[in-house]
Amino acid sequence: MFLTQQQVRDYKTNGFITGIRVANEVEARHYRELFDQLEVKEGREKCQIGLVDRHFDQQFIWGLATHPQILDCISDLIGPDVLLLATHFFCKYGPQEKFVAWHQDVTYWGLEPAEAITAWFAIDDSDCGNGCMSVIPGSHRDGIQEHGKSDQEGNLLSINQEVPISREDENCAVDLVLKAGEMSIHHGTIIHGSLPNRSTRRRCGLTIRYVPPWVRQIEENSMKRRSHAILLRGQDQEKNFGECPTPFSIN
Ligand SMILES: O=C(O)CCC(=O)C(=O)O
Repeated sequence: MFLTQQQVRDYKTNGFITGIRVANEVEARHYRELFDQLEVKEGREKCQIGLVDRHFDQQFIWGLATHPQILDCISDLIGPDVLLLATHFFCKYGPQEKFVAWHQDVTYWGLEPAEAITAWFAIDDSDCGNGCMSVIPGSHRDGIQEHGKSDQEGNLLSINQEVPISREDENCAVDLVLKAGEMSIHHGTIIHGSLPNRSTRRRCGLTIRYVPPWVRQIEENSMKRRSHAILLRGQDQEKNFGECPTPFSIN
């Protein structure tokens, strides 16, 4: 058990835990440099939300997705059998009005049952100044909510989705302030989003999505993709995603 009993309880009650150190300062700098190199190659426009599932060709992303400490935490929360569903960078450059509207992750992923968990690993320091992620505690317990479209320009989400929330809920939102090398973990149905990065600092995070083996993908996700989930720990009797080979070895 890597997480404390209290953290497991907090996750169940609130739908998230945060401030978990994964990489020390030196390692965090290394990850940042590797992302910087990828950014030079791919260009800033693409880096915002266009780097999807690059664990298949970028060893450092694979290394993060299979990081033993991240997997220990995920196993503590969803059990010993863990599949990697997807990875996706959310990179906001400032100062800009790009934001992430309130939404739930699993709504448009085509999963049945709609169960998933995300580790959000901070490549850069992430705080209220540069538009860190915010969550509505406990909102995961109300199941999947109907999403509409955001009427505000600059939503980074794939199909401009947004779940309307009350002023009261918005006032309860918790900002997930992280130092580079730390992570938060959030439940697939928690309502979350992030405000624009109005600073001059970049705010980049890698989202790593995991599912237990009993989950199936019954339709394409909102990016018209089918997931090639990979077993990272434990057993997969169901083989709902077929057998996808690992692109690199597991740590
Ligand atoms: O990084 C952000 O601001 C939002 C991340 C997000 O929406 C997600 O993990 O699904």
